[in-house]
Amino acid sequence: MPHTKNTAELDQWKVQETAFLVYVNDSEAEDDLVEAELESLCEAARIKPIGMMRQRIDRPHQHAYIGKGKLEELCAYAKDADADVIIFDCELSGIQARNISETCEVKVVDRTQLILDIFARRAKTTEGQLQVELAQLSYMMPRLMSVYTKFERQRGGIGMRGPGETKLESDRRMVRDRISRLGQSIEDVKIHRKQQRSSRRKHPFPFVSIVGYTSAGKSTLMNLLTGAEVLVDAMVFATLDPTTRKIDLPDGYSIFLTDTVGFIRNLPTNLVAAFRATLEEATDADFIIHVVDVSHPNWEEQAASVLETLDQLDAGEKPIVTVFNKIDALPDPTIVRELVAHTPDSVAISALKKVGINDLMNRLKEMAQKQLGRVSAVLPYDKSNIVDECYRFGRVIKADYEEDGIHLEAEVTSEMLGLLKPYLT
Ligand SMILES: Nc1nc2c(ncn2[C@@H]2O[C@H](COP(=O)(O)OP(=O)(O)O)[C@@H](O)[C@H]2O)c(=O)[nH]1
Ligand SMILES: [Mg+2]
Repeated sequence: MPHTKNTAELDQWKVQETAFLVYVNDSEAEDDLVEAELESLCEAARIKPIGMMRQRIDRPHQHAYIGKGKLEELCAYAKDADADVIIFDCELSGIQARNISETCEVKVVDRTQLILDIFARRAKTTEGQLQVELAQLSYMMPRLMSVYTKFERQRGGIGMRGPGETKLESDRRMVRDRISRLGQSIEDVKIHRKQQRSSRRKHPFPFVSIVGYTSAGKSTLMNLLTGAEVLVDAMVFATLDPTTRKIDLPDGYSIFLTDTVGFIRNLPTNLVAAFRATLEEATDADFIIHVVDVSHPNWEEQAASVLETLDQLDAGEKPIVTVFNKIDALPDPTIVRELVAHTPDSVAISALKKVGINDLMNRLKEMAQKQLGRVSAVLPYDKSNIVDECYRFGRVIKADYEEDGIHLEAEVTSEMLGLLKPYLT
């Protein structure tokens, strides 16, 4: 039965397009992992998968990656499902993408384009955006040729070749120029980055980023912690990332939690710089939650590569809460107990089955508490505005209005500590 699109359902997912997925990996053992990853990537790109096809390919066909017969099958399926786009879980050449798209009469996107789309959505700093544009142009450059091949073929005939080539050449030159200018801009931006960071505004609660591999369970955990619809009041905290959520922890502590762009298995090398730039802005946090899918066969390698990348982004020294997720999917859960015992600041949970969440909340509370410095101060009455700030941007334990001034005991962020310095007792 052909799928039909249910508009209400799409709205609820905040979906922008529907996709038919094509898996072409040649190892049966990895099927589940590969599918979980592509689905998570789709979710991050606001694309809803509405059908899929699997085809093991040892050697890709030049024409359309998959063989002729399979291509026809794919077109029929995609038409039935009424998909807006076909997504291939591999990198396609420009010619292959064009051939598939022409045969099926629907947009075709490969894995690299999907990832680029996610990076483009996530990149917020200038450097992130420049790096993503650079990666997009580098992806486009070799593919420009095949677009023009088609153009020439359509116009056809002797004598038309000249103008076609000229246009192609000038377009390629434009892209090349833009690429080299981007390189320069990125260098400039890097120089200013450190200054921008140090002037970060003061904030009421510790900032926390969730990092980890795609499909480790970051979104599931975030939705669980926030109850999904608790949006941070956009008016009060106008400069916050729109995906940031406020999480209330035990004993009146709170944190701001931001999801980050996920690590990706076999990230195409020409996307590495864009990935790092996009991740870097998000790791500018007071501490980090590292979600590890401990049921994944390669989880140790994955965790090590996350830590190594954080190190390279100068975030290696930040406090990290390690969350071993998906313990429900482990055949032998006792292993996790060992693991938690040997990993500082770690907890074992199942975000899906809601196991271990209290434990996690308490761990986060401890970490949030460590970010705040306990202070005692006596402030003159004309500095009562600072006390107000402590209420807004910290946790006031005691404020006694006495003859010699306001006796304050509070837990405050390091920014607030600076303001209070002259009055500390
Ligand atoms: N078995 C199991 N599956 C989980 C758990 N947490 C998340 N998942 C599943 O793993 C997949 C990826 O989760 P998601 O939160 O989108 O991962 P993200 O890419 O890190 O945001 C989804 O199918 C989730 O339902 C868990 O604790 N146990
Ligand atoms: Mg996610």
